[in-house]
Amino acid sequence: MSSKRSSRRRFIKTSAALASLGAGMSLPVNAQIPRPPGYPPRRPDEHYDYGIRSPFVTSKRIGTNGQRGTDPREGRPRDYGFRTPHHELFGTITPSSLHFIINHGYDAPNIDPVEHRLMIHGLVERPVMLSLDDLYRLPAVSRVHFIECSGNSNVTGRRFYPGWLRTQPEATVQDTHGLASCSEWTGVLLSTLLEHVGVKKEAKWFIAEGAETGFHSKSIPMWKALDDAMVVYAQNGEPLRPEQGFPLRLLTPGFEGVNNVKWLRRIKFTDQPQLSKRETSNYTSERADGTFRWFEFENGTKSVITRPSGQMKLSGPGYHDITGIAYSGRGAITRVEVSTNGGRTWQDAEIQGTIHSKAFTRFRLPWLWKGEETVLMSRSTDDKGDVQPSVAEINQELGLNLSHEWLEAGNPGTSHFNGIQPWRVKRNGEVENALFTV
Ligand SMILES: Nc1nc2c(c(=O)[nH]1)N[C@H]1C(S)=C(S)[C@@H](COP(=O)(O)O)O[C@H]1N2
Ligand SMILES: [Mo]
Repeated sequence: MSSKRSSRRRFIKTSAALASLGAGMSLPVNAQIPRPPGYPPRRPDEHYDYGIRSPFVTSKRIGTNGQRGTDPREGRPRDYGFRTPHHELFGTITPSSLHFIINHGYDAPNIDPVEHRLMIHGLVERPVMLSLDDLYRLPAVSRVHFIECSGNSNVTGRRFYPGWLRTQPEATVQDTHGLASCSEWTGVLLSTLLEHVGVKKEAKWFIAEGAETGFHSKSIPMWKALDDAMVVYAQNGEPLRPEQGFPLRLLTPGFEGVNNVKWLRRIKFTDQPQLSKRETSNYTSERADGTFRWFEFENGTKSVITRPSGQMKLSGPGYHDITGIAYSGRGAITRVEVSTNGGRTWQDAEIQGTIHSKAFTRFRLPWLWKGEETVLMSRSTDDKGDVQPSVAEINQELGLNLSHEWLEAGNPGTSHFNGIQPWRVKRNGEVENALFTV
């Protein structure tokens, strides 16, 4: 469709919805605008050195309470995973301060960037030790990409987690989808570095290793190194945050979070994978027959409505803008459909802003809520033709029977879950998680 036609269609849709504003929303004609606040107190100098947000803005990451994870220093359970508050965000770039965090039990190390080195070795002609300055001298690329942990939206039973957030009616979009975030990343393509080191043709894999106490490491197939993997030193225009891997991280666009090794200090080219803990016993999917799938890499296409979403309350019937994010680990989003009647009919949502491959894409749909109970959901499609599956389709593919009862009974659940997310809007305007109950 030409952009002219689509913007015309958008205009018609929006103006039809706005025409009802009179009925749905009251805009008082004689209202007084509030007086400007008085002469402000002088702010501390640090706020001019490095800006901070208004004290009225309070969105924050939340930990994943009730999930496993033991502090290696204190031997006691701790929050595992800090989630992005999608319901309070706009557009497609996650503020760096609110990017989700998964560290396997360790705090971010304090690395001096001047001392830090990246070693590239193994099946290469010329092994190297690179400093940050060496990397700054090489051709840089800046790209917008999401990262998503394969544990995001996981539908996991009592067997693994004492409290499962995903399935309960009170879950917010931060609980269900908070382990995904999107940034503009800057660094050097791994393929550029390969020209310098001369990789041997026997190389089929590379192993990336982090510098924290636990030395997180991961095997990644060679084709990703030749395609779009990057060694990244900046996020949203400034050096990486410690929690995101300062001073260096690997970025494997569209691959499950675990591959994006933070505090990157070593890349070794090999002819086989290493079979480390986090590619055998962790981050693998259990099948119905009790065996596990290894080496899944790309995140499937996924979308979620972020407003209105779980625990929000609609102020009243009438016009509301439905908005959310869509993404795919395989390419660009080409279509997002929204249903406002529990999946009986679907409408094409408008894509807002620029579409980047393997990146958050914002969608919106104008909606006239008549005050009845209903269920909202979204469904994304990417440029490989993949369509976000329903829970029934996921069950069929994995041979599962996901439901509250099935999970309570201790049956396998699944991570890598990209099913359609339903939100129930109740007659009083309250919104709740409707997974497994539509
Ligand atoms: N060095 C190191 N890299 C790591 C991890 C880690 O614990 N240590 N966690 C991985 C996992 S499982 C995920 S989902 C992503 C999360 O990236 P983020 O914390 O920047 O959001 O980092 C990956 N890279
Ligand atoms: Mo992860």
